[in-house]
Amino acid sequence: MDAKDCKGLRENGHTYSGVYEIYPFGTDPRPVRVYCDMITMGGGWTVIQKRVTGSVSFDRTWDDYKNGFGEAGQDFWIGNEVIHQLTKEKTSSLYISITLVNGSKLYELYDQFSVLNEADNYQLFLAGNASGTLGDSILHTGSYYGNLSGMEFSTFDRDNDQWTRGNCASVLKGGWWFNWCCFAFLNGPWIPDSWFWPWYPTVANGTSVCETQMMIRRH
Ligand SMILES: [Ca+2]
Repeated sequence: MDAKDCKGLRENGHTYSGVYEIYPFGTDPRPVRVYCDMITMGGGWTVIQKRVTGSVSFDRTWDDYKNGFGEAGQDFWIGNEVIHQLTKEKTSSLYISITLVNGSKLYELYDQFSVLNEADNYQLFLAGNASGTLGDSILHTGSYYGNLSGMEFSTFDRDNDQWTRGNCASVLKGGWWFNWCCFAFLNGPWIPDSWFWPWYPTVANGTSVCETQMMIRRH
């Protein structure tokens, strides 16, 4: 039976983490290849972002981020259209993890994550509790410039950030929901010295990052 996401596959009895096809577009039968985490907190998580080898550039166009790039289970962006489809009911959690080169895996869980459609520039909404070992660097940051909830997506060819005199995506070399600009940025250059604040202050520079992942699950 077709499923719209990894939670649907989990409910259909799939218990192994791995690459599956999902059908997030409703009546449109386009399949999307994704990696499903069937282990973490009961499983059913759809991976929307992963960095593990650095072989795929994340400094890409609006259309690349819209449609997705990379390979499921490897370096991967699922695509903003898919993220919108999977979160538009506004009942999804977001689980972010960063594995450090010393082997420790840190995470942060956000209760509510959703992304609007392209007409709204894939505007991000986060709400509710944040909990985990990374610490929250994107929602309750205490800084007007660091809170990413309410921000629209930007790429080097589409500036939707709050920095009036520049484009965060151009300067920081990757697409993201930038404010002016941010305290956390998982799509930065894999070259460690060039990766500005992957998750400040817990992970303050790219030299300590071995892997990143973002995954979502319906409530
Ligand atoms: Ca700007």
